[in-house]
Amino acid sequence: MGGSPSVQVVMVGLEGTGKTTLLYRLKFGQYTSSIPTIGFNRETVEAPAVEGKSRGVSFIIWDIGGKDNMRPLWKSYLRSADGVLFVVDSSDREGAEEARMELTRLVRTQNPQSILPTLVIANKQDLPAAMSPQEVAKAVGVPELQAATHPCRLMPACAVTGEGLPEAMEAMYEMIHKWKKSKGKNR
Ligand code: G3D
Ligand code: MG
Repeated sequence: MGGSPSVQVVMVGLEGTGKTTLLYRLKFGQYTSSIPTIGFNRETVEAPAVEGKSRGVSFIIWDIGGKDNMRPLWKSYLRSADGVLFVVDSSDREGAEEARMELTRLVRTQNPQSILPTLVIANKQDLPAAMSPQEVAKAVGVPELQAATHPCRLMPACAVTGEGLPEAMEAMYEMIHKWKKSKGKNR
């Protein structure tokens, strides 16, 4: 691996928000149609270059099915993870409340000693009905999590075209890096 950094992230969110599309967009650099995820997918992907620059970070991404019966399992995947990607369908206004509940639950169930930085991806920004990133942040409760000092940010993206994904993955990496550093200091 040549000593390049590698981080492990768990990707969750309601069903149909675009997690698997995002995973294979990152993996293959193109749109790949997928079937609904039963169980999980796991892929190692190189972080895409931001403004032509690549840090050479590799991500191990666990894409966990979002059906209700899979949700209790989300927590067990967090144990070995460095960060969480929480994917939201920006065009699904009705689903936003459920997403807010799941995101809050996901953060609350974490042990305070092992809290993970969370990046919310406001996906499907290409759809005309999409909420703005600010609206998505508010709808899923990002300001409340930040107020509770949980490391949480939101980035807009379109998993179909890949727009926003390099910046989102860079943000995830930065959050993980910063979080690890701050934890090291407090030890
Ligand atoms: P999931 O893994 O979170 O359950 P999928 O979601 O990746 O299976 O995607 C569900 C549907 O959303 C797919 O459409 C997929 O093409 C679509 N999708 C994913 N990301 C985007 C996006 O950024 N923009 C738009 N417009 N659609 C997106 P189908 O039709 O195959 O169900
Ligand atoms: Mg899927």
